[in-house]
Amino acid sequence: MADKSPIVTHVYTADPSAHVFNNNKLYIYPSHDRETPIKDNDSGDQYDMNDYHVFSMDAVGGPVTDHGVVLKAEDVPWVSKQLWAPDAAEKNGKYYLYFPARDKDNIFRIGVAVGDKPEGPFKPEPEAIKGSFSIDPASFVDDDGEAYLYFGGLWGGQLQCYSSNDASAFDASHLGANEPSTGAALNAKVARLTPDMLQFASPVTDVQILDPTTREPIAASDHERRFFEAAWMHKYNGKYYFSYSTGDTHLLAYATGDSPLGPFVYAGTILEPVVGWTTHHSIAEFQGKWWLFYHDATLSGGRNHLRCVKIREIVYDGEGKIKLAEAQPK
Ligand code: FUB
Repeated sequence: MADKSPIVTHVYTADPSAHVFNNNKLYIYPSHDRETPIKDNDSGDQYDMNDYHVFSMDAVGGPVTDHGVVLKAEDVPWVSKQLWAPDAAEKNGKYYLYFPARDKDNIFRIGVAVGDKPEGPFKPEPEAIKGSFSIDPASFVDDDGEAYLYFGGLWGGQLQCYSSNDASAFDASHLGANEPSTGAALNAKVARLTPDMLQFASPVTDVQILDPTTREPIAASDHERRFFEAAWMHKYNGKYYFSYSTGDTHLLAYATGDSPLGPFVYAGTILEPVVGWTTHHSIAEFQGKWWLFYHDATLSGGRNHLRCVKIREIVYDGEGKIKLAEAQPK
C-alpha cells in the first residue's frame, strides 16, 4: 500500500472525525497527541492528551487550517486527564464537540461542549453526559433530524468493566486487557440524543454485529471481527454503515444494517493494519467523493502514541461493499 502524507506535521494528530458542515468546508476533529515519559501499557496511559485542535480544508489535498486549541482539559470541571478521541455534530446552527476523558475517579465518561462555529471554541457542559461511560463517542444526525451517540472501547477504554448498560455498574476488577474470551463479544453502545444534543434521550443499547451466515452475534474469541473501539456511523444509499477498529488485530472493519440502532451484519474490512498499535477512522462524503480519514504512527517513526492523520479515497462496489480507491491523493 502506497504511503500517504499526513494532513499536518506541526502537531501530532489521531482519531480523526471528519464532517462537512454548512459552509461546505471539511472539518476534522482529531485527538491531539503529545510527548510523554509514560511507557506503553494495555490501559493506554501513554495516550495522555490534554486538549483539542480543529482543522479545516476547502479541498482534500489542499491547504489545511489549524484553528488552534478549542478545548482544554483544565477547562472541564469533571475531567482529570486523557482527552481521547472526539467527534462533533451540528444541529440548528450550533456545534457540539463530544469527547471522552477520565473523571476524578479515573473512570472514562463522555462530555459535550457547545460552540457557535464548527471551528469552535467550545464551552464544556459542567458535568459529563448522564449515563455515559467508556470512550470514543461518534455522533450521527440522521436525515430525519434524530441524533445518536455511539461509543465504547475495550481495555483502556473500560468497556469490559460494565456487565450491563448501566453507567453506575462499573466493576474495577475488569480493568486492563481483561475482556471476555467466551460467549458473544461485548458490543459498542448507542443512545439517542435529546433535541438540545446535551443528554441521552433513551436508554443505552447494544450495537449488535451479526455473522453474515449464521446471524449469530460475533464471538468474543473472534478478534479479527469483534468490536474493540473507534465506532463510526455513516449512511450510504439508504444503508447504515457501522465501522470500527478490531483493536489487537489492528483492522478497520464494518457492518451494515437498516436502522441506526442495528442490528448490523458484518461486511468486511476497510483498512489493513497501519504503523502503530491503534487504528481509528471516520468516513465522510466531500465534493462528490467518499473519503476515509485514519491515522498511523509514521510521523514519529512508529511511536504508538504519536500519530498523524491521513486521508484515502474509498469507493463502493455494486453491492455497497467498501473498497479503497485505486488512484489516491498523495
Ligand atoms: O487516542 C486514544 C485512543 O486510542 C482512542 O480513544 C482510541 O480509539 C485509540 O485510537
